[in-house]
Amino acid sequence: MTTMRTIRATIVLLALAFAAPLGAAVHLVPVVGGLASPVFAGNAGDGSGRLFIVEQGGVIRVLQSGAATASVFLDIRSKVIAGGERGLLGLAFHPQYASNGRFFVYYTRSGDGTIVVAEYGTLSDRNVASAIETTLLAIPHPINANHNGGMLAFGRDGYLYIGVGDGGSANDPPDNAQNLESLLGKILRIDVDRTASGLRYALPPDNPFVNTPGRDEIYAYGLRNPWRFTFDRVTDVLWVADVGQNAREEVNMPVVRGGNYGWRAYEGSSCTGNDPPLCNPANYRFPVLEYAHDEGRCSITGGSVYRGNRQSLPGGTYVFADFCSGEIFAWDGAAQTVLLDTPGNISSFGEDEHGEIYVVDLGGTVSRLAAATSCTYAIAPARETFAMAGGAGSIAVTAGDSCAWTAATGDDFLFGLKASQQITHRKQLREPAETLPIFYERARMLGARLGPVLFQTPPWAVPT
Ligand SMILES: [Ca+2]
Ligand SMILES: [Ca+2]
Repeated sequence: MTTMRTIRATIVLLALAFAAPLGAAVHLVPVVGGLASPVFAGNAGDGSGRLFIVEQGGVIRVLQSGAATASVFLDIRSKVIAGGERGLLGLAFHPQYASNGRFFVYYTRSGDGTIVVAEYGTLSDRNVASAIETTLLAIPHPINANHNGGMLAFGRDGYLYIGVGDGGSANDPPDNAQNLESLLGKILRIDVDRTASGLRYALPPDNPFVNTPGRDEIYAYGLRNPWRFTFDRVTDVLWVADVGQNAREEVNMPVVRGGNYGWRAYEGSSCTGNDPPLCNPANYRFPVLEYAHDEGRCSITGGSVYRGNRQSLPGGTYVFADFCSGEIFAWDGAAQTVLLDTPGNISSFGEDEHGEIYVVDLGGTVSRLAAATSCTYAIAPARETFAMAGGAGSIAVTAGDSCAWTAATGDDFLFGLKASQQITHRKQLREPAETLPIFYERARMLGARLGPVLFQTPPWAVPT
């Protein structure tokens, strides 16, 4: 009969600790992975509970509530030039989408890099879009690949708001953002339910430059690259995050009709070297919050104002991120705090129909931002025996959705890995219990005692 030994071991299961030095305790609940460079997530507002995800290369995917994978809703890869800051960048559903099936996309066009805002429809199978495109706006953007903007959203006024970058390069050489005859470096606002002569849309009569010099589409100006903006679904206030040059990342709120947000005279609240004589603060609106390029931060990703009912965050909290550092921040009206420090490149945020906030990682994952909850774990088998010569087995770890754990070895056995190493795992939605291989090496068992191994939930240890 084989001699058995007790393996004296200590395995620790710990909730994966994200730095949350100041803010509320939150974590990310993965919703779907395996995406190709996702840059946006949003909902159709049609009560279907679906989440729509934009992939930069030119595909929109639809994720049914509770599903593990997202199917193709629209594929316009042949129309899109993608990479860097280009691609299929934005998506907005018409406020009456449930009845009319209309939605709008923002992309950089293959061939010439022109910014296109186009309309599509939905087939009777509501999970498939029509391939017929109607171009509403085509904004030439021929010289530089960067600063395309990319955000679309409807305001409560029923108009479509469009965030357009300054045309690229650095320091806006043509001064597009301050030029009211250019659509670059602006927030535009158009009426997609009517048409004006020669246009596929109409101009809201109270746009600030209607009947005065300046393009009638302009709503606000002086922006560098308003990559992401959001409307607070309770107050309808418009929050615009503007990506900075080399120094300051900023959030502007409220963004108002006719407002001048400073670029290229100002970067954040700093007078740039571009046009020093124009640095008269009385002529501009300044950010409600800004931050500098330190600690690896370099590019803001604007987010959402939390208005969900799952108490993921205090109501009214504005959530945003830095693309380079991976940090997710919160602004409560008075202070910026770091909610989470993630290893990802956060390209966007999005909301579901209920106002829960989703985090889009360019690496391929969309996750829901959730309040951290206490996790429970179960480990099976509770007892196991192994041969003196060593052996192999497995342990199944069951944890609540989104609960993370870390398994670490002690000196005298191996847990599918070398001693002193550890593995960390976060359970995803719909994932069954995780089964870990375990291997015992004879050399590691010398000095251990006879008897069964006892596994316990954390702290996971073998009693002597
Ligand atoms: Ca005008
Ligand atoms: Ca500004």
